[in-house]
Amino acid sequence: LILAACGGANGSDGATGAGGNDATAGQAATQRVIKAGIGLNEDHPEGQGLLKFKEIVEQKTGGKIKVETYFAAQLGDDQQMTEALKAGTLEVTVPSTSPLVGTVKEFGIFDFPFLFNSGEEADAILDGPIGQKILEKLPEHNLVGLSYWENGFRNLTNNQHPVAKLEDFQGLKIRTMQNEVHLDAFQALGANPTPMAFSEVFTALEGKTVDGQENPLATILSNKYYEVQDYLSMTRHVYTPFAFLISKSFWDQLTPEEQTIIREASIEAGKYQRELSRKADQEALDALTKEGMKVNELSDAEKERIKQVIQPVIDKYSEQFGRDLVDQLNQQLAEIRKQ
Ligand code: TK8
Repeated sequence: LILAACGGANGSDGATGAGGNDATAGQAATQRVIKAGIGLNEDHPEGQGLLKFKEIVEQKTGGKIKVETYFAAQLGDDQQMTEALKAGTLEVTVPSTSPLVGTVKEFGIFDFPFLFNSGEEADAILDGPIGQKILEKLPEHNLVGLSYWENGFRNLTNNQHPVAKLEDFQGLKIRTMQNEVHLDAFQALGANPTPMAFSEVFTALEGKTVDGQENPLATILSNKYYEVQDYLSMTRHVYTPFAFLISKSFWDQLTPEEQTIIREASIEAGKYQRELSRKADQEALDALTKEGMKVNELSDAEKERIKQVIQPVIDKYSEQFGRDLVDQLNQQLAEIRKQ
């Protein structure tokens, strides 16, 4: 949104608006408003990160750029908000990279199960040449990717039984994100996966349309899934990044100085957000146990069996996303692990 400060009732006409009826007329002071929407709640690390972004941008621009925040999928789910950015009707969203594969398929490499061993490994890849190369594919879709934030390692909840071994996946109806790697991986494990927008998950769990879902602990807590799910299995089967996106049509109207402020704010807020996310991941387990969830770990041997069943899915999608890219990813991971 770009509002002329002198606009009065016709403010949305923009900087050339008719205005002229108040004291600011003639100063051509352009006030910009960034509408920013996310899927998670304000109390979630992603919500707190977005508030940090707002604080930095408003402070550094002396209030010339205002950020209006919308949480809990009020403006739609990840895919809908991303489409709104493309259309130029929303300025910022911070979706999981997984439902973005319809726009840039290469984001799918981050959906490979058991790819990262820690958040720090993910940071190194996402902030390094591979993560950046994928963000560079966004502008041709009228999107600009400014940084990666953390959704985190995903764990499985359901209301049938603890999932402690490979066979326990058999027949479980699991909601997945709208992402074919996730879908195929759960199918390979013998589960019965259903892709669904995040905003519909609680109702689907409550109404028992599905038996379970998987998300990082902070989300299981913030979205109160413990109210409708009995079992929490610590699968940590995949790490999901968030991508901080801004509408390209809005971005192109900014001055270089404004672009720098916004880019740096998204990175700085992202650092803060990643820290909060890691703290929340540790603290949420206690809280979920107190809420009565029955928590189980998986043995290394079972995780190994699960990995073997999933490997053909990773092979298949490595071809689709590009062998070179996946080789480069594995090479860089090997280097990080040597350090
Ligand atoms: C929130 C989503 C969510 C994701 C999912 O908009 O869909 O399960 O993990 O956090 O991005």
